[in-house]
Formats: sequence, C-alpha cells, structure tokens
Amino acid sequence: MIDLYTWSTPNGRKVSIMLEECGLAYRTHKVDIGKGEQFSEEFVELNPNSKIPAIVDYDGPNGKAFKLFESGAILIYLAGKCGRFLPAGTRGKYKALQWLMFQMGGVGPMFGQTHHFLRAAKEPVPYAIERYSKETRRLYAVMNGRLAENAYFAGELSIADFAILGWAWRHARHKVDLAEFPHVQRWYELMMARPGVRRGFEVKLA
Ligand SMILES: N[C@@H](CCC(=O)N[C@@H](CS)C(=O)NCC(=O)O)C(=O)O
Repeated sequence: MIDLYTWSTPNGRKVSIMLEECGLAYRTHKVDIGKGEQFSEEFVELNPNSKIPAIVDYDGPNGKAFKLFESGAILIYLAGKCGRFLPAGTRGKYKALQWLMFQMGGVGPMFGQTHHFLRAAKEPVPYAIERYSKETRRLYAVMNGRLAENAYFAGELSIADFAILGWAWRHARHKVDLAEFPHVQRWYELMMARPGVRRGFEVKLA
C-alpha cells in the first residue's frame, strides 16, 4: 500500500495518474496548500521543502517503508516498481528522463509563474505576465515540435507524458489555446482518453 499526500494541482495529479496507470494500491491524503497544511509538522516530516506531492510506500526497498518527495523522483521510483513507463533500452530511458527533466526544470516552474502572475499576484505586474506567458508559449512550441515527429515525448508512452500532461491540463489557466499547437492538441486528446489518466485526474482527495 502507498500513501499519497497530495492536492488537486498539476504536480499532485501526475502522481495519481501514474499510480492509476500502474494499477498500484494507494490511499490519498489531502494536503490543502491553500490553508497552509504543507507547513504542518506532520507533512514537513515527509517533505522538509513543504510541497506536495509526497508518498510513503509501506512495501518499499527491502520490504521497509520508504518516504519520497519531488514528483519527478516519485514517477521514476513508481516506474521501477511497476516495471512500466520508463523504456528499458538506454536511448529510450534517457530520452524519457530528458523530457521529464524538461518538465521539472522548465514547464512546471514557468507555467506555475504564469498562473501566479495571472491569478494570485497581489497587484498586476505586466512585465512578469508578459515574461512568463511568452516563455510558456515558447515551451508549447518546443513540445509541438517534438510531438510533430513522435507520438509521445520519448517515442513510446512514458512518465514524461504523465508529467507534462499534468501541466498541459491547465492550458486554459495559462491562457493557451491548444488549437494553436496542433501536435500538442493531438497528444493531449490521446492522453486524456486513457481511462487511467481520467481516474488519476478525478481521484477524490480524502
Ligand atoms: N518540484 C516539486 C514542486 C512541487 C510543488 O511546487 N508543489 C506545489 C503544488 S503543485 C505546492 O505544494 N505548493 C505549495 C507552496 O508552494 O507552498 C515537485 O515536482 O514535486
């Protein structure tokens, strides 16, 4: 059994999608980041960086409980555990990790800043809105180019797709019309049609 500490945000949804796609048994525990629950003593024990998601796998390495935070690390760990979604060959594996890192280092931080300055900033900051919206669109163009020549980011379906999907799911929030990026739109519709993906997005937070 795996405990998933999460919230209904892109980084949280990536992990519930992966758990559903792998068919692993898990329970959710909601950490309401709007109420500051990520700073509670109990949660800081799981992630000293106070960010969701985090997991505890009670059947971890050597049969012992294993705590993990950072969604990219969690996806890699779960891929190892279920033996899926990370290609076995060296080229495929590192392509998948490359696009996962592209999400972790680029898509997540940049789209996240776009959301912040469009919706949450205490006062309008036009320079920041322009800077992060432009970078968001540039990243969509990179994704569109990759998906013009490949069905999935790593060629075959992998954790990179689940990671990027978590953020593309918020395209209306960062004011991107997927019709402008037709290869991303094709991939997005393909991904969203997967029953495991749907369940991962819809999972109830207990
Ligand atoms: N690099 C981290 C980022 C996690 C992250 O930014 N989580 C957000 C929700 S999507 C959060 O917990 N925010 C609460 C806060 O910043 O106080 C990961 O991928 O796990």
